[in-house]
Amino acid sequence: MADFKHSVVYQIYIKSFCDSNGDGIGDIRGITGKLDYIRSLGVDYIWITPFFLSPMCDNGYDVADYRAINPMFGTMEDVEELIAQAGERQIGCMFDMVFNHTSTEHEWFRRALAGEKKYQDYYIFRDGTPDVPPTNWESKFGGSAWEYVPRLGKWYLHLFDVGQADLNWDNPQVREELKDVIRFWKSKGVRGFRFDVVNLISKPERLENDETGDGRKYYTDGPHVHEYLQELAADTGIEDMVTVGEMSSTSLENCIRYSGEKSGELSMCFNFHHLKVDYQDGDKWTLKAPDFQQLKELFTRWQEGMQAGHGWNAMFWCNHDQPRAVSRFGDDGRYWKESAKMLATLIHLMRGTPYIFQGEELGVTNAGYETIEQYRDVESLNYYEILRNRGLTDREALHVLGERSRDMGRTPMQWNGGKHAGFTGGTPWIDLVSNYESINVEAEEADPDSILHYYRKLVSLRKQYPVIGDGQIRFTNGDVPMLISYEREYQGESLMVWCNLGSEALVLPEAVDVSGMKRLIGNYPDEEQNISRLRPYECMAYHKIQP
Ligand code: TEU
Ligand code: CA
Repeated sequence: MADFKHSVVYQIYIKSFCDSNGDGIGDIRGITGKLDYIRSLGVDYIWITPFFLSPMCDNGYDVADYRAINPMFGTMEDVEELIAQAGERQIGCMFDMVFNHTSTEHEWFRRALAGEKKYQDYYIFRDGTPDVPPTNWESKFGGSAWEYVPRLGKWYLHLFDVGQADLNWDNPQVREELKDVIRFWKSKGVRGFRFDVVNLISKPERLENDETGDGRKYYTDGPHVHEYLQELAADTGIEDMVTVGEMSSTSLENCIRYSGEKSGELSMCFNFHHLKVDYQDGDKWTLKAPDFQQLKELFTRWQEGMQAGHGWNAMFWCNHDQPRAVSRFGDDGRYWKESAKMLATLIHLMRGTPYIFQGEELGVTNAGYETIEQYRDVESLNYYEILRNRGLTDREALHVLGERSRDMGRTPMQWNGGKHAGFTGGTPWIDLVSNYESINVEAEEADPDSILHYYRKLVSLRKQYPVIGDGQIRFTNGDVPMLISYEREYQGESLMVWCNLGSEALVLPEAVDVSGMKRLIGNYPDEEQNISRLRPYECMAYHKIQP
């Protein structure tokens, strides 16, 4: 297995990272041109979101050909050059494999539509009449999860957009096709993979109505999912690579089985439970302030549980599907810098592999869009309509999108304070965040106290102190409401971490004498011998080697 415990991954949302040819869309050469910046962060891998041939109804998560490059992003030569240039800088490339579904423009699906039985078995088709879908399951993007094809007299399943047809993993031919895709990219020198919604691939044999929900209980961590992942890993040799599965609505028990050195499935898992603490009764589209008590309980349960079961988590706050963490869990006004650094510290020093999403290392905030015309994401546009139909005014619906839209994480990377933040010489495909004049790479390079330099320091600590990658974790916060604190231990080394999640100062359960310890990092300047209280959003970490 690759050394994923001492690694940090940087996530690139290609469409918004860097545009090399002025068409307003980020591309492969744009990434290659920024490899020195990425190297300067100290990260080991880059995960690049899909750039394969696609009609782009879900920004590339609707793949029409797993082996062809979308001309919008570049060519195969560009990709090979990127892999080579990254390799020279000790950066491994992780590609994004969207294997739960294909685009309906994929050749397999087109042949299925043309009536070829063989390819109909690649997908989940059910006979029926146009008025009654096979089940009442809902698409994750709103509406029914089934689409009727009149010509065939059949429905097909799409857990996401109607342009994303779910594959039938029970068909061994489908599994062989997908293994071949892995082998293809592996032979090009790719060093890892991220598997999109991979815990949804195994559907039950008999599909039935869900009387209590949207259908997810039937296909989440489905009947054969572990078997299929083991087979995929064993037959493609990805056990030696860094692999991460994106797990939708999963459970701790399943993540223990999916991940870790001996799982035979994946290196690690993303789960989203901690990113639902501001959902009202599970509904992302009804606003609620984050429940920090629940957040603490979730971190404690997952950290301790994964440790006990020898599983391994990917640690993250941000990705291309999430609003910006500093706006969501921190304070993007008065305590912008402090809260961004605290949030980073909290997850980088826990047990797991940290992921940094482009712009997070700068403290990029939510976009503050004011009109629906500024939005691009299919999910946001669908939900704008749904919210209006629920009776919200235009202003109210826009307010919800401003907090919850996936586009909040998809704004162009802020390279400098110049035109379009240096992202493109043309017109960006999506509007920038207006604060790019002050929040950008160039400005933060120049400020020794910047969020950017703080992230570099955090990443470098993992390389210097084995306890960060290998240590056992134990929480020490007791029941102080806004405090998360923990201790890590490894072969006589110990690390103590304190984080104040809120804007009020707080008092620790008991004062800690740190005079014999080394201060590794913190987001306020001074150092004390006795730690007894934390200032707003304060965080710090101390290290000790036992005599
Ligand atoms: O996302 C899966 C997914 O269901 C969530 O991340 C969801 O988008 C989020 O909870 C917001 O409601 C993955 C990809 O990351 C995403 O970009 C794709 O749209 C989706 O799969 C379909 O491929
Ligand atoms: Ca471009």
